[in-house]
Amino acid sequence: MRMWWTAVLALLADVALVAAPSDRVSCESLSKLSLPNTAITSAQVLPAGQFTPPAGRGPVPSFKDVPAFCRVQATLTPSSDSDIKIEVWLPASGWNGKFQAVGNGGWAGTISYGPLGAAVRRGYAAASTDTGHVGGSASFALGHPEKLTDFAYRAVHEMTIAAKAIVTSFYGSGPHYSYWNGCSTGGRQGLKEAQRFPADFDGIIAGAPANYQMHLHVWSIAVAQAVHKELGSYIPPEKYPAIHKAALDACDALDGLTDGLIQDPTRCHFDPKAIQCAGEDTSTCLTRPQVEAARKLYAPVKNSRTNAEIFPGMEPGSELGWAPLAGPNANPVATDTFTYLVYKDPHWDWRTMNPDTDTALADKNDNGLIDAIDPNLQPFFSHKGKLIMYHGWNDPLIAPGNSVNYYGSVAKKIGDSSKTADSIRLFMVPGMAHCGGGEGPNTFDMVGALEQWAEKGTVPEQIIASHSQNGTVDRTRPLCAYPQVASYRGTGSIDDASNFICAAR
Ligand SMILES: [Ca+2]
Repeated sequence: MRMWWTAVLALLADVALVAAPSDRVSCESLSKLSLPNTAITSAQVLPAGQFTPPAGRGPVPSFKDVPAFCRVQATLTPSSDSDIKIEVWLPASGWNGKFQAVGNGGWAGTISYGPLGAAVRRGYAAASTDTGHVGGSASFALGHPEKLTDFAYRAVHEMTIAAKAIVTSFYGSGPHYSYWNGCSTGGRQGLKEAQRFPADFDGIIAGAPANYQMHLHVWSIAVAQAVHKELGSYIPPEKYPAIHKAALDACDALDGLTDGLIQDPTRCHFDPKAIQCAGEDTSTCLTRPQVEAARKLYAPVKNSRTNAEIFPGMEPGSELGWAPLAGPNANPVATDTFTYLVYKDPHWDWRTMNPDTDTALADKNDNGLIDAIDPNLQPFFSHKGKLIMYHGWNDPLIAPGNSVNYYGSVAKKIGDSSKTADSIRLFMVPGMAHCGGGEGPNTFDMVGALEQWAEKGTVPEQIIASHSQNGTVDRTRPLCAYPQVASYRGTGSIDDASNFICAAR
């Protein structure tokens, strides 16, 4: 109760933004709300713990501890071919006065129910969209350019406009802070918002962004081509642990601490030739063609004529997660870009991709529609917008160097990192895979860090991350604002964050 009153008093301090309770409307009456290009199809209160997500892709998170909320479902039609589903979840009580939009993964095509529940648990009014199509393939885009625009950026922007209007109607006042929270495609969506609609959000969390999607997918397919170059070049996944161990043997100690993590993989120059089979081919060594394939995976993909980098490579440490890109087939999320967007040919064969010519073709075809690489974030920063980026150094789906590159491009565009330090921070996460998982501390509260930054002016210099095994935390470690890295003080447990400082590498 006391916490509730504290929250109310905090809201009252924000004078004009607080509306009288009489301005509120019931949840059900939101179905009669009239908004441009918007049909509200359902508005109903769900009691605490009663939400059940529709059967679909992926694991189903638990909603048992999600408090009661008003669930609004709507269809947005900014174009005649649009069919954008959105959901807006409004806490029935204890609203924190803020709005959080959550992002998608891959080709989207589904509402992000888990992140919606997480946002409502924290008191946020929250929104998610399927981006205008159903299902995780890009086949929707064939013959539907307007739907592709919806996926690229329009669904998220229109959802944000509609959701803020719905929030305002329900509570009698609009959100006093609005945040974006997404990873992978969600990271791309967040950067697109910062670049294209700088007034939509006060703060954006962009994890492992797929923001250079054309180049990312050239690289993804190049990884598959490297391991399928010849019969003997394929690396069976049962060999990944041996490569991983060899990479750690070569580089774990480089950061001064043998802890199973490579703090800064860019300093690691591991050559998989170190475990080339001397005799018989076993699961703990690589044949000569496999050594060549592994070398290609660690290297950036380049234009063979100009030597220009198209996309960075895998980092040493990522080996355990190579299967999705280096498996028996190229990753369908990547090949869909060429099959349905670039060549518009369902029979396109990924083995025919030529990085030199197909990168140029993909760039020309996209023309900045999906790609979100504009380094000019000045309009967003001028709105006092705060951007937190993060990326796992062991990410095997989106090479982490891409985030370093984008972060660097923003600093270069705006001047130098001293001019961007109050607006953008990048956290590289040692040992973390794609958006989570991995052997490193991979659980952290980016939303909390963003709240402190946007609302209190506390710049996130470090964010504490934890790693758990079987539900028990076995290590904590600070994540440091790039280019700093966590440095051991020299005494105390290496599994306790308090024994580390953030320091220049
Ligand atoms: Ca280490």
